[in-house]
Parts: sequence; C-alpha cells; structure tokens
Amino acid sequence: MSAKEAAETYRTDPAGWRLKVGEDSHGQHKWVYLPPGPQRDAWPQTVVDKYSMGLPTGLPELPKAQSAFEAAQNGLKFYRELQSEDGHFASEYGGPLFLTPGLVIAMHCYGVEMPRERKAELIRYLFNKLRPEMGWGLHTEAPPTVFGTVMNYVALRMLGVGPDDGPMTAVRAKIHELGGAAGIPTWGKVWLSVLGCYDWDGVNPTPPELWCLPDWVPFAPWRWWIHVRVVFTPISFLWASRYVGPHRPLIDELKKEIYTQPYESINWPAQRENIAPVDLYNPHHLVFKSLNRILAIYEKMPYMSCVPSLRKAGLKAAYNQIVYEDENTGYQTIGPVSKSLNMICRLAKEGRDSEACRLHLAKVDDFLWMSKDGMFMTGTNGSQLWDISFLSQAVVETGLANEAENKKMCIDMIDWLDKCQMRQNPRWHREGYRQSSKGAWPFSTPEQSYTVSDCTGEGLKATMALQSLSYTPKPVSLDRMRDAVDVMLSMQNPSGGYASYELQRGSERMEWLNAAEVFGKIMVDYLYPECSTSVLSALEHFRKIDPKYRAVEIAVCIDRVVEWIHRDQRPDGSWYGSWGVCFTYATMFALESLAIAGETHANSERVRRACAFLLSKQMADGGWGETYMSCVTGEYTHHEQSQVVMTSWSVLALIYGKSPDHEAIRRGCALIMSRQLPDGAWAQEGTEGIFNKNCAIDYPAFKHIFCIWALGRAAKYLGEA
Ligand code: LAN
Repeated sequence: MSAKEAAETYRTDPAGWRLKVGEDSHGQHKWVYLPPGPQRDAWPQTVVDKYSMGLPTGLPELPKAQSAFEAAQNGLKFYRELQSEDGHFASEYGGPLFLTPGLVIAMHCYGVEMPRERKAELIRYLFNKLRPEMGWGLHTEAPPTVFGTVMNYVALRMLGVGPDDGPMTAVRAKIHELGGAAGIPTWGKVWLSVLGCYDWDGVNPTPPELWCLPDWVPFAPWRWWIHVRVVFTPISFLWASRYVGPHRPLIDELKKEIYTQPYESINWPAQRENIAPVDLYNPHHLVFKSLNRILAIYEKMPYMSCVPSLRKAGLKAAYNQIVYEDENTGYQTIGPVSKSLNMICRLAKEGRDSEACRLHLAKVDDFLWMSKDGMFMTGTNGSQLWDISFLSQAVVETGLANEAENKKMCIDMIDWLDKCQMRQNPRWHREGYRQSSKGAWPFSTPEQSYTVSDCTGEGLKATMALQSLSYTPKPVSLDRMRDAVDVMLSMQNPSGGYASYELQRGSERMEWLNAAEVFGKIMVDYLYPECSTSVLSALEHFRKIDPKYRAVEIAVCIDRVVEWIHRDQRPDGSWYGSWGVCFTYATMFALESLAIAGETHANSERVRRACAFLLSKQMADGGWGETYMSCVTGEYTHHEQSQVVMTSWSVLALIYGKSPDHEAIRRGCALIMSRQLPDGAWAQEGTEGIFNKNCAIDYPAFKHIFCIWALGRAAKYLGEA
C-alpha cells in the first residue's frame, strides 16, 4: 500500500472539524472534532474551516480581472472571507517535521491518550508527507534524514501504527540504510533518551550548572538566543535528572526496530559525536568537542559526592527558568519544542496531578492545526499578528480599505490589533531575563508574550495605517504607540542593526558552542535586514504623526539603521534573508529602508545594484522564484517554476527602488494574475519561510496578502488605477 493510500485509511470525517478562535485568550486557535449529532448541526462549518481542510468553500467565481487593480480587488474579495469573527485571519503554520514527535513523547510521559480523531489525523499527515525516498527530512521540502525519519517513525508507532502497516517496513529499511538511530542528531538523542530508546550516556553533557554562572560570564546562558536558551534549559534539567518516561512494551519493540545492531551492544558514550552525515549541517566546532571531553571527565569524577550542591543548585536554577517561562506565556512557552520539553520537566518534578501539568495539558491544542493533509504540530501557536499586519498595510496603501465592502473587515482588524498589543512586561521579567514587552506586539498572540522587534514594527505600522482611515475607531492611543517606540528604541544594537527578540547579548563566537547539528547561526540573536527595516519604517511613520516624541533619538536611530543596511548589502546588490526565502525577501525589506532614506534608482548606486540583481533573476515567464536552498547555501537558487510570492516581493521591491523598468513590473504582475484562481485566491506553491538557515517553514497567508499588495501597488505605480 502506498503512503498516500495508507494516509487515506486514517481520514476522519471532515465535516466534524471546527476551528475555535479566541476561546481562552485573544487570537487563540483550537481545532475541535464534533461527532455527528445536534452539536455538530448547531455549529456550521465556516469558510475558514473548509478552506483550511481543502474542502470546497462554496465561494463564487468572480468576473475575470482585466487589470492588476481588479485582480487585487478579487484577491481581497476571496481573502476577506477567511477573517474570523474576532477580526484576524487564522492560518496554518507548518513545515518543520521534528515537532509532532516531541509532543507525542510528552503525551506518552503523561500517560494521556489523545482522542481517536486527533491520532488518526496526525498519522494521516505524516503518511501524506512521507517522501518518495521513504523517509522524512527536517521539514516537508527536504530529503530524508535520520532525525526526520526516526522521530516520525517512532511517533507513528506510538500513535498506534503497526511495524509493517502501509509504508512502515520501507521506512524502517530507510532508517537502516541511513545507519540507524544511533547517529541521530543531539535533539533526537535527547527525545529518544526521554522515551527510553536511547541511553543518556549517548548524549553530550548538558549541565544545568551553566545557569549558576554569574551574569558577567561571556557565555552565560541568558546571553544565548532565546530559542536556544529555552530549549537548552529543559534539556539540561532532563539530562541531569536522567529522566526516562514510563515503560511500555512498545519501547522494547522500538529498540529492536530503529537500530542496526542489538541495543544492548551499543557503546553509548561513543555515540555522542556520532551524527549521520545526511543530518550534519553544522558540525560541532573543535572548541565544543574539547569542552565535551572535559565535561565528560568532570561527570566521571566522584563528582556527586564532591560537589553535590552544585548540581542541585544548577537543577534548581534551570527549573526556576522553566517555571518562569511557563508562567510568562500561559503555559504555551515561546514555541513547540520548549512546549513539549517543559511539559515533561513539570511532570518529572511536580507529578501528574499538579496544577502545572493540568495547565500544560490545557494548552496542547493551541499547537495542533488541521490541514488538508491531516493534523500536525505548528511552528508557533500561529502567525496571527504577522499576517494581519501585512494585510492591514496592503489594504490601506492600495486604497482597497476605502471600498465600502471592505470597511467592516478593517474595523474588525483594528479591534484585533488593539487587543493584541502587550500592555505590560511579563510577570517574571527580570528573573527570566526577558526583554520588555510593554507596548510591543508579538508574532502570534499576546498570551505567548514575546516581544519581537519586527512584529512590534509591523504591528505599529498596521495600527497607524488602519487608524488613519476616516471611518475606523482609534483605540490605540498615542501613549500606547509611544510605548511601542520605547521598546523599539531599546532594542537597537551598537552596530545599528536589529536582532529578533532581544538585543544581541553576547559574541557571535558563541556559535562554537552550537550543539544542534541541524541548524546554523542560532547561539546568539543576529542582526537582520528584515527586522531592522520593520523597526526603521515604523519609526519613520510614527514620527510623522508624533514629531516631538524622542525626536532626536528616533532620527539618530533611523540613520544608524540605514548605515547598517548599507553595510549588510552584498557585492551583488542583494541582502541575505533569514526568515523568508531568501535574497528576494530581504532585498524587498532593505529597499524599503533605502526608500525611506530617500535612496532610489535615480540617485543611488546601491539601489541600482539591488534592482539589477532582482532583474537578473526574473524568469522567462515574467515571474521570480527562489527556493529555501538559497538560505541553506547562501547562493541564489532558482525554483524550477516561478512563484507568486517571490514575484510579489520582487514587484514590491522594484517599486520601493522606483525602478524605471516598468515592463519588468508589468510582466511580474501579469504572471501573478495568470495564476489567480476563479474565486480570487492563489494556490499554494513552494515554501516561503525559513529559520536557522536550514529549516523551511510555510507562510500560506503570504500568497494572498503579498499578491494583493503587489498588484495594488503596481497598479498605482504604473498609473493604471
Ligand atoms: C519565527 C517566526 C517569525 C519570525 C519573524 C517575525 C518572521 C522574524 O522576522 C523574526 C523571528 C521569528 C519571530 C521566528 C523565530 C524562530 C521561530 C520561532 C520562527 C521561524 C517560527 C518557528 C521558529 C522556532 C525556532 C521553531 C522551533 C524550533 C526550534 C529550533 C526551537
């Protein structure tokens, strides 16, 4: 039976699924399954439910657009139907393939059976995403690796799939062909150790004592990039506690299935540096290897009897950080990896009946999204703020916001943005080493609680745009905008550029300590043209409406960002993108910055170089298309087919740069229009996003939002509307 056929056998009744929005907190998403009966009948499926699951939406065919502007109008006619009753646009956020297995392992530790429909849909998704090579990679577009294949094989087995059901025999053969689970990357070693299918002796030392270092130590963990910090902390707790979840006969079966030699014969300490070549993106640095050797000796010393209090203090300090994180984020934590790990730590320390475990279980569904291919754990609890911010700006800039039929949508959007701004700092602000959040906007929901520099910038821009409309309420006061400005000014780094969640807190040389072989550039928060531009443009718009507030500081900040953007330009004219694919994405942002600085094609060699770069990548059909491999390799990599999202980014970028090549822009728009579906939507193409250089992540809302924006802007630029 093929994987797709096997997937079909797990399909649940699509008519049973509903997305609940904002039930416990602002912007929250939760899929529920209703069995046939009165409750189901009383709660009809929405367009969002149907669209997310790939069911016919029943939306009408629209008259074919005759111009770019009409195409933008049609695009919005479709997209506004995806607005939820609370005002935002719910969307799936998938791609990474190492998240669901962690949650399945956590639920196993808790001894909680997920409902039948959920399990079935999780299985369906994984079977649907199985690659023809019979394995899974780090994300849905990547070739199989040991990490992806072993973790998802284990997850499927734990969800109830038999060892020889459907494609499982072939997947097991793939695992063996890749050398078996012994060579799984470190994060996989940790997950399998928690499960009892690997030995903690096979994991490099991860001492929680690091949390006892004084803050001034240059490599103290509070200086690491937030995502590394929040993943390392629970790992260090579990590693030092040698935590292993409950035993089940299945675990003995897995031990036989995923290795190429008898489990008992494996030399575990020798596995610490054994990472399968297919998984190895970022090999351990010599410094890290040497450190591990020293730490291994330290571990072997009759240490526990010499300095037991140090380990105890480390465990306590790490656990405190775990509790701060849980309590700051309403038990979601910043993202899905720490979610599952923290859940297990709280269980290990406080027991199944504790309040902490109850609260953690209550926030599991926030991470599960039901898609057309089945259910999966999402990259964050959604991309709510990010999507609505771009849409708000797109509809205001293009004038679509002033069309009568879009006014209600805009009023609901400003209401959502208003409630999404974070009004105070997190509860454990200092203790948890958190950046301030009073006035900031998050990436997803305010409950998640994390300030992101560019989300604050785009959130503020969106708010200002919607509040500039004659008919909208103005709930976000100037004082609250000033709070956002304060946050952004406090996040500028000495070199002028902006990082993602915090100031850059340590040296980039900390990359030497990167233990995650599958990701690059993760140890500190780096500086990004995308984040820098979002802040710069927000400050620029803000000072137009409040010219007196911190005027000198804002002016200096803007100048320094522009200088940093200048320095970050590559000789070929482009900028490297770290959060979207890749050179196209970052070049669009950078050209926005330069446009604000008054630099255009007519007066700036930099802009001319950037436009020439983009034009040199335009494909024969008038579109642009880049793949995530650009981010992985640092070299522009053409997609085999042009992509509407990158075409939109290029069109927007060329217009920021005031490119005189109107024909190129026109051809880009024609390509976008040619791909528009009869109902005004665009179909999903390749993945648009990336993180940590090597893992792709989807932004499915982008195809609608950026196509609408590019067509609307181009129509004005070309004098068409
Ligand atoms: C995101 C998503 C949004 C993204 C932008 C706002 C687009 C960016 O400009 C700043 C960084 C940020 C907030 C970001 C950081 C890393 C995240 C959270 C993600 C790519 C989504 C998923 C990813 C997270 C690290 C995935 C979990 C995996 C681990 C390696 C811990």
